[in-house]
Amino acid sequence: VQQTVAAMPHNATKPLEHGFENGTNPPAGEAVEPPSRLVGASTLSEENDSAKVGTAALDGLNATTESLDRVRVDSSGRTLTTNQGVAVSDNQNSLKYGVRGPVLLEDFVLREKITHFDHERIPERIVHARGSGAHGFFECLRPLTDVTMAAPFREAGKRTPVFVRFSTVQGERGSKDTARDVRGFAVKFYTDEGNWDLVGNNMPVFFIQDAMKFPDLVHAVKPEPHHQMPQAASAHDTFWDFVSLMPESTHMLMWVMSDRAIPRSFATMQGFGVHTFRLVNEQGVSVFCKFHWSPAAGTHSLVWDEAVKISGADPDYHRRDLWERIEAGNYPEYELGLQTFTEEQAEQFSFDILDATKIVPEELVPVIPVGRMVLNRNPDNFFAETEQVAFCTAQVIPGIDFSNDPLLAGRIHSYVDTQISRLGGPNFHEIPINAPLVQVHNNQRDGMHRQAIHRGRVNYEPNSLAGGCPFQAGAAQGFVSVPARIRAEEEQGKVRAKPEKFADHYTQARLFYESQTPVEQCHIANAFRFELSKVTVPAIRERMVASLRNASEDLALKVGQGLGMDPLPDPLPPALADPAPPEVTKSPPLSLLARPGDGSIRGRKVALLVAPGVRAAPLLQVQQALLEQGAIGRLVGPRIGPMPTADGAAVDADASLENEPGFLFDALVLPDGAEAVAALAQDGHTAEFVRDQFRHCKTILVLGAARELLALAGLPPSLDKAQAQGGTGLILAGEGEEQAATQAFLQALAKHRHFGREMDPPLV
Ligand code: HDD
Repeated sequence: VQQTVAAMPHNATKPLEHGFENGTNPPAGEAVEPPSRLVGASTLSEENDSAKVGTAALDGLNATTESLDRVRVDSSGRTLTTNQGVAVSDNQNSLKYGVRGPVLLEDFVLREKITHFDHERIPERIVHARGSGAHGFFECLRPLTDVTMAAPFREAGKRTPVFVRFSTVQGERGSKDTARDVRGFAVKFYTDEGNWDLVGNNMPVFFIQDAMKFPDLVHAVKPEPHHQMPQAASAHDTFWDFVSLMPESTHMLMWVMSDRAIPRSFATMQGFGVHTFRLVNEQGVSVFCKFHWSPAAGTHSLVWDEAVKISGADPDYHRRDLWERIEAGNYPEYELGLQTFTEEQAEQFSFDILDATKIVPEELVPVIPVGRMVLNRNPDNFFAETEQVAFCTAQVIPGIDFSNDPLLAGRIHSYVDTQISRLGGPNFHEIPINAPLVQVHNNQRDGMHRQAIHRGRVNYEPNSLAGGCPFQAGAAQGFVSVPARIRAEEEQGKVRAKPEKFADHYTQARLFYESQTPVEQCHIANAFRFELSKVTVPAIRERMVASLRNASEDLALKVGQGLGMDPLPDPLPPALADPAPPEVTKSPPLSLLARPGDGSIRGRKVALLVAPGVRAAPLLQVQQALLEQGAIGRLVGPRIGPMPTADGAAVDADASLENEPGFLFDALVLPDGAEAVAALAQDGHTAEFVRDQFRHCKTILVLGAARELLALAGLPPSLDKAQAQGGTGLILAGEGEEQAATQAFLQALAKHRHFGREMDPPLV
């Protein structure tokens, strides 16, 4: 292997980039399935052998990863060198004049190492600092050439490589994953007509209508400037002060107070482009478009008490979940759906499609599936890929264009601008994770960290010395903006103002709340109660409840009661006294529970408790049944390691009650075996484990003698067998009933939660 590598030029693909060889572009964005031996293979280089200069890339997984091979570094079997390639003889000791003498200034090895270390960090993102990324591909379901010429949508089956970064918004880079927050859902498509970034969120609306307010919003929600608290939380005075004075945020607040703000996994949340965009076909005809990602695994969320506890035990909960799903071959998958409508249709809507605080209800314009995205490869290096990836809303390709949404306009400026300081200059597009697959040719030159070595003396256009190259593509091949016109009746000259329909701040907030199931409505009210109870200034709480009365009296009453307000404050005077009647007053798809997905249990984590003397056989059968369906059953004991069993089967606990508490699992299996049950009863963690599983409405399978543990945990004694099997997600199995009970358990697990047993305040 070493010989082959040594014989290769450092960068074998360099001539291609300069148009040598056939002068062709790199291969069009195509991806192939990884050979089965590589599915789920670790990206750790130690575990793979590869002839490439690079960490074992999964061969041919997708074109993005292939194009990065030239910069991957794998040091296995290599000598340690300085950055100049000089071999280092001793990496332990500085160069000194005698063993007890002074360190010498000439020690360039030491100085280079320390200097590089001193500059290892780059500024974190001003928002969305905390994130996790993955590679994958987008596959087109059918040609969309009637509405768009965009490269990814040209033919059925066409695959375009993507890199996706999920994020929270408020917290810093090292903050917890399970904060109540919006999640970023940013997708970079490496298309064969250049890069297209769809920089969305897991909620289809936003807090504000105009980019002018973005710095205020972010200042208000970030930790307060005097004491830098709270981290990764919106439950504080400045946030609620701002949003209670900005009624346009009410609709978004409904989403953020719903369980959508605490997803179970990146693989179980939706994504949205938020703004209205345009699609443009070859004839130059354009339609408006909204982008929707829907997870194949269904939309599932945490409950608040669980999210809070997880943030202590595993702040990397979502990052770990994404990583493990991909390593295990349980690839997160999302369907892309489009809502398309014409300008004429849009004019008839009761709301303005340029207002990012409004959705287009699916009942008004259906969401049509057009493709799927599969995330099938973890990054090799977090910094090089996930941290350095730079998404920019300005990056569109022929076939995709903008609407006049004033929030989008500000974003088109902001993203490129922020990368220049975050990534240290204007050449961040050359960082491998950001570089397009297609060739880049222009007369932009120099700047910090320039990678390309431009040849020749021509860096201007027009020129004759280079035959006019690079030449402009012209309207037939190049990007042409849609010649959108302002209608004569809207012609007002320069103004700082908003269209009238923007002033309807409450109709869609009401629509969202009314479209939720009673359980979800209850969670929304509880979230408002929790957040506002953290606010210290009573006037802010009152203003917020006064505003909520305009959206829903029911919600305002619940929240007000929860905050001890009697009577409720008078409703805030709305900006628009008489808004247009909405087309839709209830939209069931807005409920999380309306999207069970494929009903599978892939990627779920189940705890199977064990202790010395456990009846292992039935437990291991449940573990096997879980594995067959793509779920992970982990043996959790009072301590880790092997332990004796009642039936002689081998059991080796790989997690302990202490290091993996109950709320980290989607479901629980309590074991049979009198001795094991007695041992578990001795450990106070067991009762907590069971209580959390019960409180968080998770599926619990109780085998034989373990029934005792329910009483120990303080679960109500009335939960007898008949009741238990009637849909509460608690399944009790005597000896001999285990097989049927396992089936019932798997079915109940697919339901995710059993909210029938939820109480406020909680019973246990
Ligand atoms: Fe933003 C990052 C999504 C409004 C300015 N934004 C950022 C990221 C996501 C979003 C997912 C992280 C990208 C990544 O993973 O690197 N932002 C949104 C959505 C918005 C939105 C869906 C409303 C519809 N953003 C918005 C406005 C502005 C910005 C109105 C400024 C005018 N956003 C930024 C930024 C960030 C950013 C400051 C910080 C880091 C970065 O861009 O790369 O430029």
